[in-house]
Amino acid sequence: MSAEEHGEGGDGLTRRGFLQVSGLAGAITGLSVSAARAEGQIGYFATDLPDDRLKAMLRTILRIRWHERTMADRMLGDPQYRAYNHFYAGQEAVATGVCAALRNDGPFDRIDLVYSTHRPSGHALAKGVDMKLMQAEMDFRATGLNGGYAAEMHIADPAVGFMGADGMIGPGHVIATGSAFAFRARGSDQVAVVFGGDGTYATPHFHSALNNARLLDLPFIYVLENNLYHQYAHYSYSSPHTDIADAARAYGIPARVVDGQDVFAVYNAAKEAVDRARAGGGPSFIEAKTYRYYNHWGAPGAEVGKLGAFGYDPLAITSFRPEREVRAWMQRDPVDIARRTLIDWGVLDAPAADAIEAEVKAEVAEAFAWAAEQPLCMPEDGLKHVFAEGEVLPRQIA
Ligand SMILES: Cc1ncc(C[n+]2csc(CCOP(=O)(O)OP(=O)(O)O)c2C)c(N)n1
Ligand SMILES: [Mg+2]
Repeated sequence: MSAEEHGEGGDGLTRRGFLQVSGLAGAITGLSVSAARAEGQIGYFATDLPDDRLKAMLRTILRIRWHERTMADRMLGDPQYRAYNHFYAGQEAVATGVCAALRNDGPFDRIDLVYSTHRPSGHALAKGVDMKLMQAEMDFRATGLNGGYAAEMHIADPAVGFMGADGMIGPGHVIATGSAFAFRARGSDQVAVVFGGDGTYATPHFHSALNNARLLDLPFIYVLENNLYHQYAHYSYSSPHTDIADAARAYGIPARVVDGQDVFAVYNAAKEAVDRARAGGGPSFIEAKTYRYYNHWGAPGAEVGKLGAFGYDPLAITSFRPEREVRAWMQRDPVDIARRTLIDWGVLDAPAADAIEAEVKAEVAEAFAWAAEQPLCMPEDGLKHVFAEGEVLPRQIA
C-alpha cells in the first residue's frame, strides 16, 4: 500500500503534523508522528495529509451540499420535477471523512466496499459515484447509473465499491459482514463499511452483524450516523443508550464517538479503524454525532434558495423537532468547519475556497441539466432483473 493511502504524505513530518505533535508533546521536537500514534491517541492523521487530499475533502463536502440544495430547490420549485431524496445535508462530513480513509480506486478485488442506507446520496458521492449518472438515476432516466428504475432508493455502483442504497433498515449490515467475511477468507486486506442511522439500533441486524463481526474478527467498520431522529421520533424512543457506541463495546468492538460535523475528526477515527481492519485487528464502530437539516424525506418545510427545513412537517403528525435545535446544529455546519479549518491550517485562503465552491456549483448545475435531457425509463423496465432470464436449470443444487 502506498504512503498516500496511509495518508502519510510520503515526505515525513509535515508542518501541520509537526505543530500538532510538538504542541501535544510539550514541544519535544524529536518526537515522531508514529511514536505519538503509538501512545494510542488519534488526531494526527488528518493534520498530516498532503494539501491536495485535504482540499479534496472540502470539495467532496461541497459537492454533496450543492447536490442536495439543488435537488431540494428543484423539488420545491418545479411542479413537474419527479425525483425525490432523503436529504443528507448537515451530515456531509461523515460520508466524506469515512470515504477519504478508504481505498476507492482500482480493481474490484482491491477496493473497499461501502454499504449505504435509505439516505444514500452523500455516501455515493463520497465513495466516487459519478454525479451525472447518479442524478440521471434519481431522475428516472434510462441512461442513469442503474437504468432509471432503481432511483434514489437503490442506486449502486460496484465499480467504485458503492454497493448500494437500501430501502430496508438493517439488512445491509448483515450483507456487509458477508463481504468482510469474504475478504478474510480470501486473505484480502479490503475493508467493508456499513453506514447506519440511530434507528438501526432497534433492528436485529445491528446486533447480529456486530456479534458476528467480533466473533469472526472481520475487517468490518460500522459507521453509525446519530442524527438524533429516526423518521419523526427521537432515538431515545428506540435505544437505551445515549451513546449507541456503548452497545458496540458490549459486543467487544472498539468504538469511538466523534463529532460528525468535523470532517477531520471523522477521518481520524475512520483511518484508525481502517488501519486496524487491514492489519487483521477486526471490526470497529464509529458513532458520528450529527444532524440532518431537512426533514426525514423530501423537502417539506424548506424554501427555495434556503438551506434546511423548519417547523411543521406535514408528513409527521406533529412538529417533531424545535426550530432552534435545527438552527443550533446549523451553527456548527460541516461546510464551514472544513473551510475554516483548512484556512486556519494554511492549506488554502478564502478566495481559493470560493473558487472550489464555484467549480462545484457549475459541476452540479451541469449534472442536473444533463440528467434532465436524458430519456426516461419505461414502466416495463421495473420488471427487469426481477425474474431469471434465459435458460434456468430445473435443479440449481445437485
Ligand atoms: C425494516 C424497516 N423498517 C422500517 C422502515 C421505515 N423507515 C424508513 S427510514 C426509517 C428511520 C431510519 O432512521 P435512522 O436509522 O435514524 O436513519 P435516518 O433517517 O435518520 O438517516 C424507517 C423506520 C424501513 N425502511 N425498513
Ligand atoms: Mg437518524
